[in-house]
Amino acid sequence: MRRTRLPAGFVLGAATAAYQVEGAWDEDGKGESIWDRFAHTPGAIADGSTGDVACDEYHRYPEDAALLRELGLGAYRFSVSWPRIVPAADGRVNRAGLDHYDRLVDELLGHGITPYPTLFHWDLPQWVQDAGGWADRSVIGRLAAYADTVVRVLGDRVATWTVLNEPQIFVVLGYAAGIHAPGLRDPALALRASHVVNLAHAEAVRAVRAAAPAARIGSAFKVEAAYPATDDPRDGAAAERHHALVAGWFLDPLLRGRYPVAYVDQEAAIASMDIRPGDMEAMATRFDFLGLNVYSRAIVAHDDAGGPSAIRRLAGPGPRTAIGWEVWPAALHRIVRRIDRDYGHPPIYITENGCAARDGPGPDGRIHDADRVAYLHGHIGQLARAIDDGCDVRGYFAWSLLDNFEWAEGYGQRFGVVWCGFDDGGRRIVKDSGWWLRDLAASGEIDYDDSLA
Ligand code: IFM
Repeated sequence: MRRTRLPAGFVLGAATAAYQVEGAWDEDGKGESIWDRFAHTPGAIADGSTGDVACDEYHRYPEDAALLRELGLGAYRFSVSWPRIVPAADGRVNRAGLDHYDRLVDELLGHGITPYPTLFHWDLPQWVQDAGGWADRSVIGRLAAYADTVVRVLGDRVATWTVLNEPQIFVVLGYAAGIHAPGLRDPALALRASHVVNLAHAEAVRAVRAAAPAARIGSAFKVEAAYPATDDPRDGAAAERHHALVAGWFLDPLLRGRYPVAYVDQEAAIASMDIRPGDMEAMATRFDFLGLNVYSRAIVAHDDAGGPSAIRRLAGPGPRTAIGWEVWPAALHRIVRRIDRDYGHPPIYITENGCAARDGPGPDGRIHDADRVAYLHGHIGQLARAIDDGCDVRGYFAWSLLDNFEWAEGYGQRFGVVWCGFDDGGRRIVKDSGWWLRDLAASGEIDYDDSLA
């Protein structure tokens, strides 16, 4: 084991997203989002719940800002709800929605906590979906206009903007797998939507840069290190296709001017995407940082029956979190090294990392989430290892500050370092993992195993 110190200025924070924590789903002029519509559809959410109330952060944000300070966390990554700001198809701006984020940002700053807003974390306005959602090019200008509105209001106090959260997830789970809003099961549509998302992403980055030229702009990408199942070169190639599907598809067109090879018949895939003259040029983007959302890894084998990418995922030997994801901390080190290498040594933030557990208060009223403490220790340790290897990592955000609405899983999967009593008036209790983060923030020191692969 090696003991090391996180770099001076390293940002240690926690993250949430609007639909998962805010509640107040129809208050103060907010419009309906695709997640309101989806969660209100019987059978869509595992426990039949909705985000109507969630953690009630819309009203309790002063308490949550105070909690962040108590935990010694210097930054809060939250998201802005697009349908709160632009509730209807007429494009009118809802001042009451903006006022909420105005107050939230001021509250955070008052506690010495740096705001890290994300502009889009999956709660697309229903009116945008009704016009075709991410599969229709009208979303490009709409996202840019919304981004411009928010950045012009908060930009005097916000220095760092995250534009999109995990485009791969909202496209694949929402348009192909049907398990996230808007619940579509149309892989061909998802492929076309992925291209529109990339165009909209680039345009939104331009809008944010125009509205706040001095700001640092990035996005949060889902990434997971892909481990070939065997030494067979075909498994190695399958692992590369998996990485291309998850990460490269949403990074490479913006940063390298091309789509990576993610399909066995790549030409057929590209031909179905409605790529028009000028699109590849329009997608060229400059990010000031890359946000990486890291939870687990993928073990991948070649499989001719494995769909258009011919891949099959295998279960690994590591322990599993409550949601079933393998715990493999070295995967974080591996993926950070890879992104550092492939994209020219960019500044990196881990914009999400954490684990689900079914924890709750014990007889002493406290929450002894030893598994989560071990998870955070292992992963932040491997991040420190990547920093010691020379990667330019600027910060880490634990997912999540609070137990919250875990999308299709509802409230059954608790990711928070702070417990939220959904049947107990929304009471917050800091878990052992929250106190462990406080100690890390105070010492700045962590150890890691540099023999892990
Ligand atoms: O809760 C989600 C978050 O909204 C996006 N990234 C993964 C988390 C855990 O599933």
